Amino acid sequence: MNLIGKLTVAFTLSAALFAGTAQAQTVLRSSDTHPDGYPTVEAVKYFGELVQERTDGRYSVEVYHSAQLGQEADTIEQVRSGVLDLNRVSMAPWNSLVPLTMIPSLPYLFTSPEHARKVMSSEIGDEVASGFDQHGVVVIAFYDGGARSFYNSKKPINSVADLAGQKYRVIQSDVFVDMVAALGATATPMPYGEVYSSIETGVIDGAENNFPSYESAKHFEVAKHYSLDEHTIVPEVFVMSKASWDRLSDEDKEIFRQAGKESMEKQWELWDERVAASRKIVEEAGSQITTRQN
Ligand code: GTR
Repeated sequence: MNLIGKLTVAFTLSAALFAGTAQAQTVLRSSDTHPDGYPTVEAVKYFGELVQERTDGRYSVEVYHSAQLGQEADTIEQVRSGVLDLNRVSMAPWNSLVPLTMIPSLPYLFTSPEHARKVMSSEIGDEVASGFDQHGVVVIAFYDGGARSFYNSKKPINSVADLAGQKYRVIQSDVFVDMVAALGATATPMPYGEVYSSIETGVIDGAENNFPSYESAKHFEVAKHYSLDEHTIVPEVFVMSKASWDRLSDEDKEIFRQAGKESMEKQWELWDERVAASRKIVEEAGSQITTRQN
């Protein structure tokens, strides 16, 4: 190869290397307890697509669904310490750390999921979000967590009196423990991933959750009495580790914020569809749904 040829090869190689550096992609890892296809998982994937497109591929998001990175309490620690970049969890496991989150977790506070959406996407939501700042994370979006209701393996619940003496799994939050105790049942806080086997083996009588969780975690297979009491509507929260956030330029922060907002709207759409689909699945599988009119 003559000198010109050698120079051309060298130039092409360094151009390729330079291009490689310029396009270096940071893959942000995100956790979710729910399986692939669940509205929160899909909303975070959508967020990732927007971010990737708008940062010209400099950032992308990989969602580790189905609790691959651990149960919620553990992933909260991971994202706070910066080991994990992003995390989508319920607001309830934050209750002891971020006292402001106790308010939207209270029973019968929101009158409908639409009410919760309106409040959480207003300045009130911004105020709740600010409560996370000193705990190592930045709130990217609040998602709809739907209305939670009690279900069990033993009998239909038609009134508060029917809960007496029963044992229910709750999220690891004092708000939930106190609520269940006030209703006359016993609360057993435990990770979501242990609920199915605990109902199956009779360690607990039941749990409480929205239709999509009751269906996707297959709890309906072991607890067919679902009482549509809709006692609480706890928002979901999608956070970013402060360590990862601080590495973003101001312009990228704005891209992330905007993508968070759009992913929230996407989640609302997906949520409505999934609530209806999940209800249909559990009803067809034989779940007995007690409505408030009964
Ligand atoms: C679901 C929520 C999860 C998890 C779960 C639970 O509704 O989406 O993030 O908190 O409830 O009860 O543990």
